[in-house]
Amino acid sequence: MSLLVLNNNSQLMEVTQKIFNKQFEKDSKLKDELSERRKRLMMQDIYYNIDVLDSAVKNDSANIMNDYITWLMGLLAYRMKDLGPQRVKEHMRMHFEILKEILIEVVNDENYVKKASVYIDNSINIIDEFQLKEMDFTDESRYKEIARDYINSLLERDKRKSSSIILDAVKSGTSIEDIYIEVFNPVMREIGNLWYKGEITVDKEHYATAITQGVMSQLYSRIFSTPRNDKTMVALCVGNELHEMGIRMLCDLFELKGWDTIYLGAAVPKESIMSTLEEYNPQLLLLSVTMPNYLQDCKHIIESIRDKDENHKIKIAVGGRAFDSSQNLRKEWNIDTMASTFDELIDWACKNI
Ligand code: B12
Repeated sequence: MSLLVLNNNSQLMEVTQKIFNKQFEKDSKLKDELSERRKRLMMQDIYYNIDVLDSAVKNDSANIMNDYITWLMGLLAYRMKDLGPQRVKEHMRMHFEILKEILIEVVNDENYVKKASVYIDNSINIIDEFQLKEMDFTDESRYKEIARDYINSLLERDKRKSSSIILDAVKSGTSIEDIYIEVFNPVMREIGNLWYKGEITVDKEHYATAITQGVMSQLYSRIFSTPRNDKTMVALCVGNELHEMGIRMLCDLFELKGWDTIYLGAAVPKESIMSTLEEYNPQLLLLSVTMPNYLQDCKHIIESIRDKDENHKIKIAVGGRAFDSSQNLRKEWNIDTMASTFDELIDWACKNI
């Protein structure tokens, strides 16, 4: 987690509490509108808003904040329908005005405050203009029928059916690559959309992830049977990033291409990353970030690796949802590539490793 230009986590908590209290002082209707649960969520959101703003400022990316606010407004519009869209906008506008006042008061780095203020003003514009766009299941997949059957089986909590839909598709000739990219990927995105709209609870999201990972394991005998190419890759998520399914999928697809992959999963501490790299000496390291507030952790890890790896023996690739809004980092970070799809990454790896 990043710590703003504040010195430590307790200071960040203090600022969060200050903003929370001030909003209740200024807006007398709030205490009757928000249940205890919503108050707790509001505290978490304030903390998270500061954290994402901090990441946007440090990574010099207005897009990080703009994308986040658009996402947050949609979430609140779905989750606080009872208050109505205008009232949600009032809450959020006031929240960002208070955040700006307090940042000016507590942060003594002039450049930081200047940039953060611009990003906050952008956020207020987005809030004022926001209109909810309804989302439908994206039917982009070439395998939409399998994708639909699969998501329905997940939502019905029928794990046997989930497994047989995929295993049958593979038996009848659908490639594992297509299953991963054209079925699992859009289905997991849709699971995320359903959670976002409040149509499923987080336990269903966890369940869909667990079942999908179980089905992926059932494909291992095929995945591991391709000839090896003597290339090694390590893949992981940094910070407190829990979204590890994307890199797990990439590891499996690289295994299919003959690579030996060492998949370390979510939230790997820096010391473990360094010792793994020393032990396995991989040609390629994949770092995945989904939540923008972990971008700084990723940057620091890259810097530590480059400090030790003077001859640039390890190639570093970064990717994941957080980079969609921070393409500028492609030039600014000491990385070898930034990719958003498996095809892009494997093409690059074939040419460069
Ligand atoms: C499953 C899931 C979870 C699971 C993760 C479990 C796991 N074992 O991975 C759990 C329940 C833990 C979780 C938690 C949270 N999640 Co969540 N989650 C998802 C969900 C539904 C699917 C993620 C996924 O697996 N997608 C499929 C994979 C294949 O896609 P991918 O990760 O993007 O990876 C692809 C590319 O990005 C790329 N790629 C990825 N990494 C790399 C690395 C390199 C080097 C390269 C080249 C490419 C690359 O290749 C992959 C294949 O194409 C998404 C919805 C979505 N739109 O993705 C939400 C989503 C990402 N989550 C979200 C949120 C908000 C959260 C939580 C804050 C709240 C919550 N829902 O509980 C917490 C935060 C936890 C944390 N600290 O990280 C939001 C993020 C919004 C935002 N502002 O960015 C999303 C988008 C849901 C939504 N629609 O609002 N989540």
